Amino acid sequence: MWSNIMTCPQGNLISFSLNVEAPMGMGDDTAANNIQFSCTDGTIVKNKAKEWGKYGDWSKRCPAGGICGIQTKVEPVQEPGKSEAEYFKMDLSNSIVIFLIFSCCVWDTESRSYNAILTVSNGGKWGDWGKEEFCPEGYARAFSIKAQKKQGIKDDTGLNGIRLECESGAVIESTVGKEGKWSRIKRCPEGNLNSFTLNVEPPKGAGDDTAANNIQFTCTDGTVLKGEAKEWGKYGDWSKHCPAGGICGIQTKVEAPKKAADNTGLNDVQFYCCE
Ligand SMILES: [Ca+2]
Ligand SMILES: [Ca+2]
Ligand SMILES: [Ca+2]
Repeated sequence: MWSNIMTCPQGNLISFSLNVEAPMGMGDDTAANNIQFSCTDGTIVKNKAKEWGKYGDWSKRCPAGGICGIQTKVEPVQEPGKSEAEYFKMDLSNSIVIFLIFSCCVWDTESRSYNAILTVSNGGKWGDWGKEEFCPEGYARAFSIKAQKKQGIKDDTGLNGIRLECESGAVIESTVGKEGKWSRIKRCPEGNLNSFTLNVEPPKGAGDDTAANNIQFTCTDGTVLKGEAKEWGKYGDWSKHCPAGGICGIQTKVEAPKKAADNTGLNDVQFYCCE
C-alpha cells in the first residue's frame, strides 16, 4: 500500500538514508525496509514502515538545489519451483535487492552554474546547512560579518553570520544566527574574493562553545581581508582558490538557538565559484 505523502516543511529533499536488513541466509529476506530523507531546512522526514534492518550512512547532500530524480532496483518476484537453496545462492550474488540512486538538480532561478565549491575541514559540528545564495551576476568583492562580543559569564556564540557584497552592489547571505551585530564591510582593493580560512574553536564539552569565530578571505590581487571578531579558536587550512573567476555564492551552517543552552551560532560555511 502506498503511504501518505511526506512533505518538507521548507525547501526540498537533499539526502537520504536507507533501512536495510542484512542477508538472512536461509531465512526470510526483506533487504530494504524503509527510507528517510533530510530536507534543506534540516528536518528529517520518514514514513511508518516495519523496520527489520538498520539505517546505514546518510548519502551525500546535494551540493546545491535538491533531489530531482530517482532510480530504483527491485528484485523480480521469484519463480515457483526453485528450492530455497537456489534462492540462497542467488541472494549471495545479489544480497541487497534494492538500491536507490537519486540525482540532484539546481533549478532555483537565483542559482547559477558554478565550477567549484570552496570548503574547509575545520568547520564546527553543530547546526544545519542553509540555502545557497548567489550573486545575481558577477563575483563577490566584499564581505561583512555578524559577530557577538564577549559575553563574560553569559553564553558566547562568536560568529553568527556572513554577508557577501557582489560587484553589482547586491548583498547576499544564507542562514544567519540571531546574536551579534553586523560589522563594517571589508572590500578587495582590486578584483574579487577567491579563497578563505575559518577561525574555529574546537568542542569544549561541558564548557561554553562558540564553534566558528571569524573568517579571512584572499582577493584575486593577493590582498588578505579579515573580519573583526574575538577569536577563541584557531585558523585551519585555507580553502582552495577558485579555479577561474571568483566567489559568487555562499551557504552557511548555523545552529538554531536553543533556550537557556550552550549555543554556537554559525559553525561552518562554503562558497561557490563561478566563471
Ligand atoms: Ca559561532
Ligand atoms: Ca558545550
Ligand atoms: Ca556557547
